[in-house]
Amino acid sequence: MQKKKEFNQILKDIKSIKIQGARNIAKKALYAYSLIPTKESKKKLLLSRPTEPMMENVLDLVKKQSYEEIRKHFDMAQEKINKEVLKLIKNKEVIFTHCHSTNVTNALIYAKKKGKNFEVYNTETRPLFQGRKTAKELRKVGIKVTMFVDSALGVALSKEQGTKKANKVLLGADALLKEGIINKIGSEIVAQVAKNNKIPVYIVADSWKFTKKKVPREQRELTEVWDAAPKNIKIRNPAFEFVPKKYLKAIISELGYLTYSNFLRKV
Ligand code: RUB
Repeated sequence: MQKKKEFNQILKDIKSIKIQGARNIAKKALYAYSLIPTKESKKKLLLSRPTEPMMENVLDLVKKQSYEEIRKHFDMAQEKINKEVLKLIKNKEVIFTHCHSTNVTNALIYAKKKGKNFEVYNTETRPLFQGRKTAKELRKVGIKVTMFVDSALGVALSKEQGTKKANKVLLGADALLKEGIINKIGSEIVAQVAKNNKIPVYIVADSWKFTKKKVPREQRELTEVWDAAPKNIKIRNPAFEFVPKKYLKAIISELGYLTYSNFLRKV
């Protein structure tokens, strides 16, 4: 009974975004599955956030590897990513990011701790404001952070109205596909505006987010956008979007710093 209660709580926390981001979701789903390792619980977990191939990959791996081996991968991959991002960031740079990605924030925190002096611009990420989580985590370790509303991303990236020009965009990913990546809604516009301003866009993501399967794009509750909206107003709340590989300068994963085509060859 205790295990069932814990499993259901994790499921609830994943659905409500209390546990968010591909990596945290995959880690927690693995733990939840270890409590009740049945086909049904796997199905429930996979349905809780449909745009998460890392969760599916990890739950599939249970057949071949021990829980301990799988768990170790998350930290090993993050350590390699951290070292690559450290090489990428130069002193005095402005790094732009969107939403909250642990692969991105952990790497930025590592770079700061290793003495890199840079600042971060980020977007609040409506409707659930994951950008605030990013801003708080980075500020806590002394990184200078400036947060913008999502619709100000053009200003944030392009040296207008007193902002500096961002030097690099670092985005996380939920899914790595043959044609590009899927990440939080807004990511494609970020990549387009960055390209127009000649700012390189890097994906910072564990290679276990790669899948050959078709990935559904999660549509979330409409009340997240407008609680008690008038009934005759139609609302859509897409959580994720596709970013074509043509916008990406490189991907940083535990396989190293690679162009997207080279990453696809290696993965
Ligand atoms: C989070 C999001 C993150 C990726 C990568 O969306 O889009 O950029 O999941 O995160 P949500 P990580 O808040 O809806 O889950 O690097 O932590 O795997």
